[in-house]
Amino acid sequence: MNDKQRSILLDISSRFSPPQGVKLSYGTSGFRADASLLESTVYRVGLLAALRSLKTRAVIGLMITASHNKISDNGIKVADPSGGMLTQDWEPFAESLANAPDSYTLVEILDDFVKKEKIALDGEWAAEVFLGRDTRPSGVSLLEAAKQGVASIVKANAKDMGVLTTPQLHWMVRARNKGLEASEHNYFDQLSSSFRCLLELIPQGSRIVGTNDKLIVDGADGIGGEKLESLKGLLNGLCVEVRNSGNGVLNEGVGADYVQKEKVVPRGFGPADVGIRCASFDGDADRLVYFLVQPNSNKIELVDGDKIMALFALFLEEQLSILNKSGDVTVRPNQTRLGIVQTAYANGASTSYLKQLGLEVVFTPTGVKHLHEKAAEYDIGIYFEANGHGTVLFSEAYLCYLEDISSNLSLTSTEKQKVASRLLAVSKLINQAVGDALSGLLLVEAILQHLGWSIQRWNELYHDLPSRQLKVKVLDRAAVVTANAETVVVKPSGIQEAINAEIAKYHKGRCFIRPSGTEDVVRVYAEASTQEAADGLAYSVAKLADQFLGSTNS
Ligand code: 16G
Ligand code: MG
Repeated sequence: MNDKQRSILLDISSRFSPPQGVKLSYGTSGFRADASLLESTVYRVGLLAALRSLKTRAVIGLMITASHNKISDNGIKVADPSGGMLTQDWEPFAESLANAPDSYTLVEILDDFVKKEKIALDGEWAAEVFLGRDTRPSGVSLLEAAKQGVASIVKANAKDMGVLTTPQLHWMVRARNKGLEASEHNYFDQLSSSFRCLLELIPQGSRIVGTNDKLIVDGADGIGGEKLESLKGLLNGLCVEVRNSGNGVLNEGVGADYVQKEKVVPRGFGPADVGIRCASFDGDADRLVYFLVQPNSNKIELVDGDKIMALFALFLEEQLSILNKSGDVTVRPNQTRLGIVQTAYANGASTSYLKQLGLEVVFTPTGVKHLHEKAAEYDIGIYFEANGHGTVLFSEAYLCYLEDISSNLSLTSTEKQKVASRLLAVSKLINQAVGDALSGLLLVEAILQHLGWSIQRWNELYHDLPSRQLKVKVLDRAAVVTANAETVVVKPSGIQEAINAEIAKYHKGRCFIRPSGTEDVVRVYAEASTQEAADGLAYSVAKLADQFLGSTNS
């Protein structure tokens, strides 16, 4: 770093002092905190994004959002050139930047990192960073801080992409780095045309009258509802009513996280909606769940991320079985590698269902960055968390294979061509950068129409095992170290044996604990054959966590 660069950095960074006595961690998906604490963090992540762009010679994304958290919180996360999450190798750098106590230390850390990573600060390449924010009012000033961060690195340009869903920003980064147009118009155009294509390819006679009626979407009073309102004008073949599209308080009694955790109707829904297909987004529209309002109560029947995954898996498996049928000459000697990626939170009944379809099911720790990486190892990889984060990834090689089939009249049957065209449309409809509630919703809707299914029929695919989630406040959640995709605790010693002894008391009992990546708690998840048993197991394991880790209440 030369003197001019150093002095620009010292000057601008001194205007963004870090909060006192707060240790910031990059967490499961970026920095998150009360918005009033975040200006310096966002500024510093702006610096990091500019360096990442210089290093990769590609566009990087910065998204300002705290997703499903309350409106007074905010957060920031980085999208890498592929449109996926920031490479995990850079997370420690992000944390040391965010926690640097003053501008001098900050510049030292930055200088060391630039040398270590051999980043040319005054090379030919001008860094480019796309910025997006959700609807939180605090996003306006935080976006300015991010711009200042990017501008502090000489030859770095920040481009404000506007108020967006998180997946839109990721999609834009990916599109731009592939040399494609990356505006919202292009994104909506891709979604609506691939949706139309899937509907046109529905076999004759498959649509059952009565299944295609109204869908009601809870937009969590966030950005997703707003975007769906604009997108729906481009969609034929889908009757959708959007509620909670921004007039109420973001995430308060609404949204995918609320619906999934509380299992009650979100604000604005009620008895008049019984029997109607309903869906819910979270505040930044990267989570999607469906639900049905129950008669005579405020309870809902939840159709969660696991069930969305089951629907996608069933549909894709059916398509692949046609494609892989012997007889015709196909270009690919081996069967398609279809992989299913879940976390320990997936309901055991969903895992059994997927295995019974003959599918390969693998597990990773919680968090999109882990699931996405694993799913990318397959020709087609489907990943979902029960909470509604997920997507379907197609490898580049597999897409080429599908292009060959769909265009090669002499080699393949019309049926196979149709399947290939359908799969290509799915790959365009479902966001390849990151899980996306808008595109996920359209794929669910297209598949239901293809199969001629109602939400009730879909929900019958399997029945969830009763489960219970609890959180325990402990002295230091980092004392919990897990292994095997978070299913086993290796530290503190002895606790796993004690958990196992509890599990053994219950029929179909399954239970694990893990430190949260977004809150200062340890989470407990338990499953058993009855609700009473799942509750009992969860509470006894929570007590163990308390004993082994020390409660903050004592
Ligand atoms: C974040 C993650 C989500 C994960 C959740 C777990 C992303 C984009 N989001 O919301 O995947 O399920 O954290 O939260 O990765 P926890 O660690 O507090 O249980
Ligand atoms: Mg979210």
